[in-house]
Amino acid sequence: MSIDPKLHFIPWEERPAGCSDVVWRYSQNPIIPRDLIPTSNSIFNSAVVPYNGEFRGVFRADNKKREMNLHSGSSKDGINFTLSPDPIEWIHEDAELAKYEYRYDPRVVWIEDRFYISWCNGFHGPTIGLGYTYDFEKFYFIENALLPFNRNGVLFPRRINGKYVMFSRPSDNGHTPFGNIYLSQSPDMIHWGEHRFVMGTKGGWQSTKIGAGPTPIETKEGWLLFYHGVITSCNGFVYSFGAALLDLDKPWKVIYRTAPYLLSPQTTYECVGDVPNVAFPCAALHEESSGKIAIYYGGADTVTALAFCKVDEVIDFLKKNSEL
Ligand code: BMA
Repeated sequence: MSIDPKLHFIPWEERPAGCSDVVWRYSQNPIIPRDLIPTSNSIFNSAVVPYNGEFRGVFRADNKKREMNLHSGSSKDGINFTLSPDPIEWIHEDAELAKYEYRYDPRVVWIEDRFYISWCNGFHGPTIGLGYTYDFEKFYFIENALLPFNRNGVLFPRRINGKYVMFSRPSDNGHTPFGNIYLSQSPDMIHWGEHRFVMGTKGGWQSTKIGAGPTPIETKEGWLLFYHGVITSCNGFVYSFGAALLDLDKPWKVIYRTAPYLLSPQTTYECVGDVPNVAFPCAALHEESSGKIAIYYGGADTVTALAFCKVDEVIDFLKKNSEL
């Protein structure tokens, strides 16, 4: 079967009556419980894409040994998922490179002729692993894109000025207490350079560290990026998310950026779990004809949840609430 990566429909629920938030939650959250497969301790921070009129994805599933790994999954409606019980086995000629240390926080994007996957890959510390698949059955490992320590590698959905572009967030080897968003460019998905600074921490919810979330969405006014931001409270890190609009040709130039967050951990499944107070987006589906967006995010490092918004309302909010 040839691949059709177009979105045929979007999982969707209207904004609840009386709600004025720009981003609202799905009423049946969480969509993926922590124990969807028998071996899983938690399933969260995962990526979903359209595929042949259905949905496929790469899911972070930590097992009951608390090893972090990636599983392939599928859904007819983008809400009810089936996950492969075994982790993805990466095909690579160099066994040393494909060796498992840990794998987490995947993003998936269609570029040109295949789905690319980026994730945080254990390689003498965390760095950005890159791979691809055509069918979500066979997965090919490309390379570690950058040196350790780095996380939150997120590819753009097309080349810009002839080059592949990827966000990342240089870090340390632990629960990094700092972090800004950079981007790097590549002619071939292997050699990455021409690094640019995109944006750094700001006050409040985004004061400790920030990192790119889902694949950026191309709009007439710029690239719409949802990103997570962290504040350090008396009780530890709190992960919320906001949005930024970036220049189409020079995506390291920030046009607008939300001063208030769009969604912060407030429901039980965001506030209670293995890591309390985390809302961590890794995927966003965008229906161009209607402007609808469905955001997949991890709740409390335990479950996967869904939220909705509309592209014009997010951009309007950005214009009215931006602080650079
Ligand atoms: C980050 C990553 C995410 C996680 C978050 C909160 O450093 O490890 O996977 O959701 O911390 O624990």
